[in-house]
Amino acid sequence: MTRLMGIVNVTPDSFSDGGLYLDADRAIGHARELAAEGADLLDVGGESTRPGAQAVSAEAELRRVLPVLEGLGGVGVPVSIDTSKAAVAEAALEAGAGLVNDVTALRADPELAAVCAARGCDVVLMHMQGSPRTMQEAPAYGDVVEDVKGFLAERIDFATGAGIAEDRIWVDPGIGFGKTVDHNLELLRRLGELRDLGRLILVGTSRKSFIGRLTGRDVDQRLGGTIASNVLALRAGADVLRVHDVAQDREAMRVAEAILEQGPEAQERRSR
Ligand code: HH2
Repeated sequence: MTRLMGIVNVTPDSFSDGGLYLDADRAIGHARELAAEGADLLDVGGESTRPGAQAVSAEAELRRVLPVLEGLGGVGVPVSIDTSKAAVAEAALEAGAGLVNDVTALRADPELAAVCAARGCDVVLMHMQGSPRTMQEAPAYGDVVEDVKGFLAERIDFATGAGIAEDRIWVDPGIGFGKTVDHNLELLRRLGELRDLGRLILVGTSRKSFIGRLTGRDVDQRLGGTIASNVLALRAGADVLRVHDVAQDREAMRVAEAILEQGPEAQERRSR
C-alpha cells in the first residue's frame, strides 16, 4: 500500500501553512491529528524551502522542531526530520526521529552524511536544481527525467560511499524545486523511470504552485489537483506521498488502490 507522509511545518513562512503551527502545542496537536487520519509517517520541518525562502540557523530550527519531536512520543508512527543540517538531524534522531529528509540530498552540510551513517537511519535524497532562493529563476534541463535520475544515482553513490546502507536510501524527484510546470508534469508522467534506481520513491506535490498554475486556485484550494497528481504518482510507482491533507488523500488512495488491485501494477507493487 502507498504510504502517506503527513506534513508538520513548524515555520512562520511555509508556502501553504506558514505560521499556523509555529506554537509547539499546536504543531503536536496537528501531528497527532494527521496520525489519527491515517498518516503512516510524519515529516517535521523547521525551515521553509519555498522559492525565495531565507535560510535559518541551526539554533532557530532546533528551537522550533525539538519541542515538537519530544511531544510526539507514543504517536505510533515513524517521525522524519525535514532538515539539511547535521546538528538538527543529530538532535532530532536523538529525540526519536527515524528518518532524515534532506531536500539538498546531502549537499548542504558536509557532516550530515556521517550523522546518518552513524545512526543507521533512513535518508531521503531529493533532487533540486539551484537553491531555494534562486531555483525558480530559469530552470533548464536536457531531458528532465534523465537529468534527475542521473543526479539521484550520483547522490546514492555518494551516500553509500559515506557509509549509509543502500536499503536505507529513498529518492525524490523534488517536484517544484527548480522546475517549470512542464518539468513537473513530465517528471510525474514518467515517474516510473525512477524505479530503475531500485530505491523507495517519495513524491511531494501537495498544494504546490504547478497545481495553482493549472487550476487557478489559491494554495488552500488545491486539494483536487493534489489528489489527481497523487493518484497518477501512485499508479506510476510512488511508494510514499508527502501530503498536507491526510484524511482526504487517504480516501483517494484507498479508492485508487482498490481499482488497481486486480491489475498488473498491483502484482508488481506487491512484489516490491
Ligand atoms: N517539498 C517541500 C518540503 N520538503 N521534502 C521532500 N522530500 N519532497 C518534497 O517535495 C518537499 C520536501 C515543500 O513543501 P512544504 O513543506 O509544504 O513547504 P515549505 O518548504 O514552504 O515549508
